[in-house]
Amino acid sequence: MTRLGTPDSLPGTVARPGYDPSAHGTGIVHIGLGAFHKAHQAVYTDDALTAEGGDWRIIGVSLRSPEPAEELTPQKGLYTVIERDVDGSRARVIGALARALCARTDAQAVMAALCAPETRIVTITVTEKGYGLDRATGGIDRSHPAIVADLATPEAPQGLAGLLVRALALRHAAAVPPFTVLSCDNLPDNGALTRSLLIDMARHVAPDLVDHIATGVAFPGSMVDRITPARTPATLALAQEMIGVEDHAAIEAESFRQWVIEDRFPTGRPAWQAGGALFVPEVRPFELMKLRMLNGAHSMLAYAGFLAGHRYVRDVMADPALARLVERHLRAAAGTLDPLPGVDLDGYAQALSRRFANPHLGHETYQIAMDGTQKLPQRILAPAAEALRRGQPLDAFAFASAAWMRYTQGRQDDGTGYALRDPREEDLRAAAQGEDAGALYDRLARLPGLMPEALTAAPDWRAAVVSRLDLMMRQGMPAALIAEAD
Ligand code: CS2
Repeated sequence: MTRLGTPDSLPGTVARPGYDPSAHGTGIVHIGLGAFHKAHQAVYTDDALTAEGGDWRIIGVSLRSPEPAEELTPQKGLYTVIERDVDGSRARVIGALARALCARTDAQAVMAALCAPETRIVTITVTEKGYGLDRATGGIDRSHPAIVADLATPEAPQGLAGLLVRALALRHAAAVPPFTVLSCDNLPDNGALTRSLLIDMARHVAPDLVDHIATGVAFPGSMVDRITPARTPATLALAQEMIGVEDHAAIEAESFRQWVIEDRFPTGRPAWQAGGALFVPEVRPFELMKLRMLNGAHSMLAYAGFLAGHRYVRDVMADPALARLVERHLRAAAGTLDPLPGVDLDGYAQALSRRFANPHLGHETYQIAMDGTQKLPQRILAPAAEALRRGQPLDAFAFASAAWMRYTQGRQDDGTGYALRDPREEDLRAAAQGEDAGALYDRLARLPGLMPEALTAAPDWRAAVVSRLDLMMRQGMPAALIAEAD
């Protein structure tokens, strides 16, 4: 069968780039070439190219896996995004990706792309754990494998911080203006965090560069949103059915998407507003809203839902007790936010419940449950501390935390085991011994960098989590859900 990327490979009915991809040069290097990037920044860039043109196509880089490049290169970077919603599925072919590389196997080409004068922006989606950030200090985490490797051989970097510092150093030495660094991960203050990560990395490997990074490089923050389940063989089969040719790089996502960005791009940017991106002076309130409401409710429903036997988020939303708990969580999270002019938090919460219930997305609770130690601080524990400060009920956050703690035991109520899939898996396994809820709480609460002191010092918080964890451990998640939702 014909494959996407060969001439005339598309039937006229399929939405395709509204521009000639080969007529546009590259301007962006994206690090973290996964489904989310393909469903989000690349789509906005595709819209920008259609609307205003420009040399803004993307060189996509995966840090470790050669697969994205293997899938995309034979297709000339083309791939299908299938949007799936209650009102049906639509296929759209994206032309914004010019090349796909892997930092491990194409190291020289990646460094050349990062150093090229035409590269004016580096966008990033490497997930929370990919930064190698020590959350307690805001600097590098010296136990992170990529940081360890890049400290040892900074001239041959493999990780995010090492690559960007090296590229900025080479550009500076060659008098090429620095690129703008745009983090698109679900971290609070993602621009400022990336900045402090790179400054600290430079302190270790290129001290002369610290000033340049601190004063000469822009790190706008951004809030990104689009629910994008991991791709399955069914995704590829559906793509083939919809576009009539083979596509090894197709992905699926909801139709909703949102991008709020601080407009600080000294060397220019694509017309992302053409795709609906919102440019604001300060992104933090939007980030907090999304992290605490969408991602916080997601994490809660992932742990509780997974342990209650629900494979997909849509199944969780069909469980009346859990659906009520999702609503309660969204309300509690909204209560920790300052009002955001022009944003109706009730409407946002209702829209989130509808998005979670999307019957056509197979978004696995187990996928969202991954990397809990990297997600809980900003999603659940920071808003819990804020609720405590404001004298608001802690129940929703205590329930979510208890569900995560129960999850760290690594086995279902019937004893079936599962992999925790967390970079701190060893710490978690060491903590999750025994059957005493209070002792389990204490060991997890003591993990460095996880629970803010405002919470560890609050006896009410401990009691609220431990009583729920105890019920989950003794009676199982379904019983705990019913008790909680009553
Ligand atoms: C999810 C997010 O897997 C997760 O942790 O909460 O990936 C979520 O789907 C996105 O942030 C939505 O924009």
